[in-house]
Amino acid sequence: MEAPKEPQAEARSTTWLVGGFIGLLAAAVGVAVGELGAAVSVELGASAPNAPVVAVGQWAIDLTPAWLKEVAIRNFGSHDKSALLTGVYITIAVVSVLAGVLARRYLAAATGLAAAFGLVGLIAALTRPVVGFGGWFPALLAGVATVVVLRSLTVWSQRASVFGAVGAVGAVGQREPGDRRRFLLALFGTGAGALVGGLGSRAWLDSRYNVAPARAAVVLPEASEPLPALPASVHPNVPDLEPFFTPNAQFYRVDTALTVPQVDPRNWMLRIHGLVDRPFEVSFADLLRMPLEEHDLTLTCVSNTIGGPYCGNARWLGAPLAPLLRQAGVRAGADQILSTSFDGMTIGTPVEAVLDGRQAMLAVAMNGQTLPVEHGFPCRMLVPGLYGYVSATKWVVDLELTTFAKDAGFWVGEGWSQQAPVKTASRIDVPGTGASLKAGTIVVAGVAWATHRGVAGVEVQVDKGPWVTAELAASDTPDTWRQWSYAWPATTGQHTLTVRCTDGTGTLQTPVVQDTLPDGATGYHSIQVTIG
Ligand SMILES: Nc1nc2c(c(=O)[nH]1)N[C@H]1C(S)=C(S)[C@@H](COP(=O)(O)O)O[C@H]1N2
Ligand SMILES: [Mo]
Repeated sequence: MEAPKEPQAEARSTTWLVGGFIGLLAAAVGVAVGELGAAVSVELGASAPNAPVVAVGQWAIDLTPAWLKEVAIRNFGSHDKSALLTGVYITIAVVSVLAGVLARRYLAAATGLAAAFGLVGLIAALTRPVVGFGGWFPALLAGVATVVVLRSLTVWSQRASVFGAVGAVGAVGQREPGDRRRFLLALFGTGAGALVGGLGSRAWLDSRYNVAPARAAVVLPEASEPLPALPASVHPNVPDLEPFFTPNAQFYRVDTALTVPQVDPRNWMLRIHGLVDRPFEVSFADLLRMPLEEHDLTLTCVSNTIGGPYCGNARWLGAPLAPLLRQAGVRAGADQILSTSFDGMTIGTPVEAVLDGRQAMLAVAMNGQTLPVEHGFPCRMLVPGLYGYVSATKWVVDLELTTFAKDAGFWVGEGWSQQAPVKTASRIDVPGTGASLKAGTIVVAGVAWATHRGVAGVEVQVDKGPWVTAELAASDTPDTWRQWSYAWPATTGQHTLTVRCTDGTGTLQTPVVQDTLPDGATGYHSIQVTIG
């Protein structure tokens, strides 16, 4: 038989456990009520939901220094956002357990801790571009609910008859088993309520804040001069080599949006203003009535490392941007278009690049489909030859003509360059690095891009051997990448294959290795293979 525990010791460990649990429950209620508040505010007409957990995560993304964002993009890829949200939830859990335990003895201090945490949520919420009631209401509601639940459950549990609290005021009296049962039922009910309420609100929100139906209803107009289908020769016909046009579902995605902005095309308006003679607004219907153009364009991210995947090629349909700027009448001295997205992203693009004859556009379709929501539906900007962070604003709602001296877009504040033309790059995609293959002829293939300058040549080097010319697939336009292949007579052993290209101006890709910050990586891509 076990010796009976010392009553005080048992009470102490139990009370701490109860405290931690109450803390967790209070936070769960706060999170759930935040979701509910977000759902209610969207129902009442807020432009976007602003649940505090997402707001804190989003705020953290904005505050994260550029190098750390790079680490996140590199290590988590497209999972960096779920990793971030998981981090927010873990932080909430740890702080709430602390608050719950603290509340056993210092209820006022614990209340202060919970309130301070709620305040962080509110401040984060206020940094989001959701204006009015929907901006602050969910976070405020969540903070108040957390404090109320923490306090009332703590006080209730400390009635002597429930958990005979240690150190609590008035912890004397008779314990009645019925009281404890009622309390445990209340805990269970609170937990179940938070879970059902939270998940229910999220589901409600996901069904109401969802532009999929509106997107499906868009009838795309034809381009005024549709582009012909491309000849098969733009692809080297190497199995395993990605298609010339990247399917929308495979197209890389880079943005800071924790939840994909849902922009209803019926409410969408694009404002063109700032240093212009005639500011105006365009609705989505207006945009679709304009003469639309098709353009094949390769889009690349400045965060793409040597040989990295953040590059895709698509056929876009949209309104050319230059005529719209001319209609507005850009004033002398305005050298920057500062575009703003629905989710508050700002991107600065040189006016000169848009007006120099290249096909900058406000795109509404991608590879024959209405622009996917993750790629900026209903409208995004694109400028051939510039990295996405200085040109490719998704969910764009505002174009302000300004100067580089006065204003800067979001990424520039993070340490990226104000001006960023796409650098010449080439990549070996087939075979994959580390492959083991049989001696004989092996087809090596990949892509090369020097957006807006075009690709004039690709060369491959085996180990320290001479550079040999690869076979180029047909070129589409200088604004698109070019695929290439090389029939390599492979001999047994370990080999390193390296690729480089020459752009349309005759300039050879630089071998100098440079990191992505501040204006794009350079250096040659290599792979290692074993030939048996
Ligand atoms: N609203 C918004 N637009 C944005 C971004 C963003 O974070 N938010 N990221 C830019 C960057 S860095 C790139 S590389 C491209 C990527 O476009 P994609 O996701 O369609 O490939 O979008 C650009 N437009
Ligand atoms: Mo990017």
